[in-house]
Amino acid sequence: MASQVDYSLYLVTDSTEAILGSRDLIEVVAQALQGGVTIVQYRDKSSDTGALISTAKKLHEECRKHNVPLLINDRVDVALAVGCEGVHLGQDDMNIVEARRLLGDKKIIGATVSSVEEARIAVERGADYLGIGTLYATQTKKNTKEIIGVNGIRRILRYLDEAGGKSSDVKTVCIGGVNASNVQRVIHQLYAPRSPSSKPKTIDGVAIVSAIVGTKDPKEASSNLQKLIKSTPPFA
Ligand code: TZP
Ligand code: MG
Repeated sequence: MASQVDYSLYLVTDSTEAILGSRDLIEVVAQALQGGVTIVQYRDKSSDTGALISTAKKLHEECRKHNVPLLINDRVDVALAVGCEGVHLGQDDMNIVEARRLLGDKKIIGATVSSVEEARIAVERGADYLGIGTLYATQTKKNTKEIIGVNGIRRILRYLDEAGGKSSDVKTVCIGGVNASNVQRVIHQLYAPRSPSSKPKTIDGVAIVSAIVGTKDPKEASSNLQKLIKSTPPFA
């Protein structure tokens, strides 16, 4: 599973009033799946464990209809209870090595990284992909540690390329402030940013919250983003 995942349009959910409002998260995700998101992370910082499991089960059902992996933010226990495809772990969450021991080799483990050192450690511990950010300042995650910009992401990509081995195989998505107006520029700026190499690698996808969940029509927003991504090298 972990190696053949399509990360190109990575939806991260949000259940807050500011972004989801009074709409139903399951319905919003169902529409985004119809629009073409390729992977979904259920991110919910406020529900209790029972509610997280119940919502995650419903989201998993929707994702399965489209053969799209569902990952759970922060909570390995919830991912295990639901039997979904994996987790996304931040720097303050469970250690990747512990998570791997609990989840096994077939599940996907992603890690948030903001620096070369964090990327190095996440790869060493066995992350399948890195969520690199924060790209641009965003209202969605106000307490974000670091805005690293395109240059910060390029630095991490270049390190991964030069380190070789597991580092150049690890998948990458960028996150923070990506929307339909800037997605092509972002992909372009991150294309072939690494040292001259026989097989230059770039980001494998963009992770998006508000430009999908916060829109009136999540299906249309996702389908538009998908078209923009698929018409931009290296995705084109
Ligand atoms: N991690 C870094 S930025 C961010 C997360 C979860 C939120 C990104 O949200 P948006 O609305 O796509 O800018
Ligand atoms: Mg976390």
